[in-house]
Amino acid sequence: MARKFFIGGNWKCNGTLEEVKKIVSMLNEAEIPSENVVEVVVSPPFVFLPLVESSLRPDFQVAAQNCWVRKGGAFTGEISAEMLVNLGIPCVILGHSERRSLLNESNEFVGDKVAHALSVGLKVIACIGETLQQRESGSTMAVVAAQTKAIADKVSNWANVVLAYEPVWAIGTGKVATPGQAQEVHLELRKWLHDSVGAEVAATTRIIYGGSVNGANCRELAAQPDIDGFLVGGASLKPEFADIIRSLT
Ligand code: G2H
Repeated sequence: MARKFFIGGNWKCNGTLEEVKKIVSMLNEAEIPSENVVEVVVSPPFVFLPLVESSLRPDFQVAAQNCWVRKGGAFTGEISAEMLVNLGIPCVILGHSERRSLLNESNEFVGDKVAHALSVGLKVIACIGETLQQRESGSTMAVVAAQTKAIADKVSNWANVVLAYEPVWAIGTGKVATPGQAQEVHLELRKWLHDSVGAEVAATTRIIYGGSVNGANCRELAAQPDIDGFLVGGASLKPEFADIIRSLT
């Protein structure tokens, strides 16, 4: 079964009300291929989710950038997966490296979060990726396999999971992985899924690339056979996001 190209826009902790309205207008006016060809999901900060969800074109979806690991309760400052569902938010990004490193989210914690979010009906963009030091020491595959295993240990149905390979050294640095570097890891990840989870999951799970994707580098990356889309940070706040959405055309 063909894997539909998936483009996520991760707005991170950016934007004022005025800027968010402008980005939504830009997206609403963008000419893009049919939703049969590409699935587009944008992820604003929590406070803007209802506004974006209600004003964004219907062929694009909205994702949160995080959620709590279990049902809500006395967890000050957290947002539960159930609340996202209640607001009609269909998707959530989990395990982003900025949260893994700045907030010490462990592989196991991310695995638990993914499992809980899926259990309440959310789709999950699960992020994995190695640091520069890990790449240089030759442990890229061991690192991303361990991160993926922590998810696989808790999840039996992968239908609503998109795996985002985001090498930490390429995030927000302008230093994009070469198409060859990205393809190599994506292919290895697919083999890992094949051997550790199953042939069908390996064949159908979208593995998207993130890390300094922009309008200039997206086409060459998109042409790689195991790159099924992108998670875009900085460039998702700019008009070039529409070019990235069109990267397959
Ligand atoms: C990686 C990516 C989006 P950027 O974090 O998740 O950000 O495109 O700015 O490197």
